[in-house]
Amino acid sequence: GGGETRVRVERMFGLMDRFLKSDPSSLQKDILDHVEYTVARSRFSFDDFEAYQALAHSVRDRLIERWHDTQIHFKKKDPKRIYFLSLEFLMGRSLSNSVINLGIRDQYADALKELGFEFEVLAEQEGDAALGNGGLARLSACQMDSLATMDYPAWGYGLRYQYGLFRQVILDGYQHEQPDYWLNFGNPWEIERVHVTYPVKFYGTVEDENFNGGKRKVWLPGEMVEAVAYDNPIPGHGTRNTITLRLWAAKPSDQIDMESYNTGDYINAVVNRQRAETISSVLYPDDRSYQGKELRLKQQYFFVSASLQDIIRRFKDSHSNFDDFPEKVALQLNDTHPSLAIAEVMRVLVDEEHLEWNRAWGIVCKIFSFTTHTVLPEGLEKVPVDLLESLLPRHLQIIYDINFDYIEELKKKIGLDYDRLSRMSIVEDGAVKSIRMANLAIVCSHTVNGVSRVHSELLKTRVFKDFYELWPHKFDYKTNGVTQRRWIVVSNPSLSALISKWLGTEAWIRDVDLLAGLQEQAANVDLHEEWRMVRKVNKMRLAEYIEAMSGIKVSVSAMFDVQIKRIHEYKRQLLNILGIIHRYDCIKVAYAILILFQNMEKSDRTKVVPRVCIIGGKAAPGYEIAKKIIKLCNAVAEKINNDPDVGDLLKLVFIPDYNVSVAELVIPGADLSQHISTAGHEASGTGNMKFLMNGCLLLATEDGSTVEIIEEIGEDNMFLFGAKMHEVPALRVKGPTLKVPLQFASVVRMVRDGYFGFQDYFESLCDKVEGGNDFYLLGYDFQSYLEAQAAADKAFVDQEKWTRMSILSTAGSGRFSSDRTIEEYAEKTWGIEPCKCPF
Ligand code: H53
Repeated sequence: GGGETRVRVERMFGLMDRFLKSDPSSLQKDILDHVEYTVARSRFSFDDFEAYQALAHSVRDRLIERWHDTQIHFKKKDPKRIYFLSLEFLMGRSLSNSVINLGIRDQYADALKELGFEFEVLAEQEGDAALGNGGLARLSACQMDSLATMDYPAWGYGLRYQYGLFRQVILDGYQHEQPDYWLNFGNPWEIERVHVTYPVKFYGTVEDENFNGGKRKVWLPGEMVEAVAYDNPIPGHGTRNTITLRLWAAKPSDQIDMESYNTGDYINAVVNRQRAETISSVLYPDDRSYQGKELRLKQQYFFVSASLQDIIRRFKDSHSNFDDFPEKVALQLNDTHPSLAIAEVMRVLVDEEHLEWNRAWGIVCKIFSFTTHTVLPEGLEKVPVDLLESLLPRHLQIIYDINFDYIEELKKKIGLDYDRLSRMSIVEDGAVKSIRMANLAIVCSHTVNGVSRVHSELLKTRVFKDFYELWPHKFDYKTNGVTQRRWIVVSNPSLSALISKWLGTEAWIRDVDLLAGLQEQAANVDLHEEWRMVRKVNKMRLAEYIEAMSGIKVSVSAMFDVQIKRIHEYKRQLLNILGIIHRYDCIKVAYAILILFQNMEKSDRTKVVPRVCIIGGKAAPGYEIAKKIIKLCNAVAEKINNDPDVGDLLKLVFIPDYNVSVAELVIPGADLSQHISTAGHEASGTGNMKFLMNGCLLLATEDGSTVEIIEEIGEDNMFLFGAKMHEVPALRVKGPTLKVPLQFASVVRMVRDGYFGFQDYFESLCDKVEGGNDFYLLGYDFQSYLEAQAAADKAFVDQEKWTRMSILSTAGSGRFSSDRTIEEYAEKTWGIEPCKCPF
């Protein structure tokens, strides 16, 4: 009876300390217990990696407590929830981030010290979780941190790939890809939920069935796999709230196909079942290029179907009327990748919950919001109809039905303008009939967000012009942001301490606008001295890494000039490399003059500002030109770094296998960073924000979010160059007749003539920027690029000026926190409110 239960509950409470304690000896005991019982090593003999594992498990225990409390609290309050659907999350490492957000980093560091370990050393043992490609995926990770910190009732949903983004290995200067089997050594940051599973169906046929005197559609699937949930707790900073990133793994279905077993081929039946796991096995490594691959479509539907079953199950736990669904659920589509969710919600509501079509459609129109991350129309996903028809026959019908109703409505509004109707249709008739996923997402979402102001302008005036004219109210933008917790507090602890000291508070960690308080101190000589000290220590750390990794010794008094991001023609790493070749050439000429005249004065050599140029990034495995850019970088580096005439005046380093944890090391040590995309091509960019926060000056074009950075810190505090966005289309038309500076022709000549070797291999690369083919306007922008570089050199010589600009960069970075982005989404797009877990 009730009495018995009470006794049992009291007994259970009596047995557990209310919460795990975080004083040094409790932490030590917990870590050692995990060494012994979880890692199963003797506490008298374990190495750094095992110590890291034990440490991670003790942190995980503390995360789980808060996570349970948060989930119970959400359940009790039943607020409207935001579900963030994304095929990619680039989380990087979790240890430091977790203990900092939990507020127990120093306790852990002290506890470990007494045991003879250093926290930083153990933190280095952790591998990166790289379940994403680039900016889009890291943005999702930053936004999860903000959602947790700001107490929003949020869930992230994605795929648990067994192989994350490939590891980049450089051999003879060429990129090679190796699989990233990241789960090899276990993953303490996830919790496997063997009982949270859903069946996901594919293929088969659709039949008509009699129902209530009418007909209805029934999908008879041909294949079924199981989705198993893996929960990754995401702790907020300075709050108990800890939210869930739920990633799905594919497993063979529980329902056994008796037929194949009965035929006696037991071994083959088991082997075939195992194939189900391939669905979540590997992340597609192409940043933004879409190919109609069946496996990719399967991944998309697999994660969408499992997530929606989970979301609908949670809704039904406490609601019975689907008309209330929009009051409780907001679904965010991160790019078009999850947009099958639209058809899936319709299918579930109509086919399974038996809602009438129009009623279901009314619900769908209220729950979805869509964010697009590209400006290139060719970057938009198109799914071949044949493919969809075989994999998801019922979904194709639903998309056709949605399109039919929508086109009928459209005709009433715009008349029979067939060109426009066909442009706006969800279905594209062409050589390959296909579904335009972006059109589907726009038609069915209540809001379409861009990722920066200029991006949104381009969407409205070019890419989605037709839609904007029809539904201006749907279009908005939320400029991207990054989390200062990871990008300052975790990755740059000395700068973090310095900022807190000078602001007299740590409150900026949750309220980043407070950084503006540094502006008043931008001329303070004491701050200058401490600021330079911190920057120097970070540069030393980076220099050590460079030497360990490449054997190249670099001087920390040189300017560290960095460009790290995915390799892409529009991002113009080639412009950077050609600029470096030009610099090299100038140094050589100055050296020749010095030798010739034996006169230091006449040579410009003393005026050269020493530079360490650092480039890093991965090329999509099938992207030939991007791979050639990497090879060119390494070939040029080989030449320059071994040229005794150059010495410390110029070094070029290609950092292999760029990822989140490498970024955490490189960004704090950079003096100058480059964001030099052809204007009108970078939807936002988020690397620029990370550098800005860390007091690194930007050399940039007026593209994406840089335009908004200029508004915050002023153009005097950065080095801008290049054609403006509105000039680019006309410049392209002029193409072949454009005048290209002599210096440009001469550096390209050097590459063509084999000055850096590999003449034949680089030919096609040179062809891409000469002879009227220079689509990304490298030649046109070269002169102003060199001028911006010269201005950076000049400013660097004046260290006082440089330091002031650096402080003002950090001080002006507040607007680029993902906290601000998320608050805008919450208020304007999702209509959700914080739901803070007490105590
Ligand atoms: O998304 C970032 C932007 C960036 C944009 C990037 C992106 C991807 O990483 C992948 C595909 C895609 O279409 C766009 O290139 O400008 O900052 C986050 O919004």
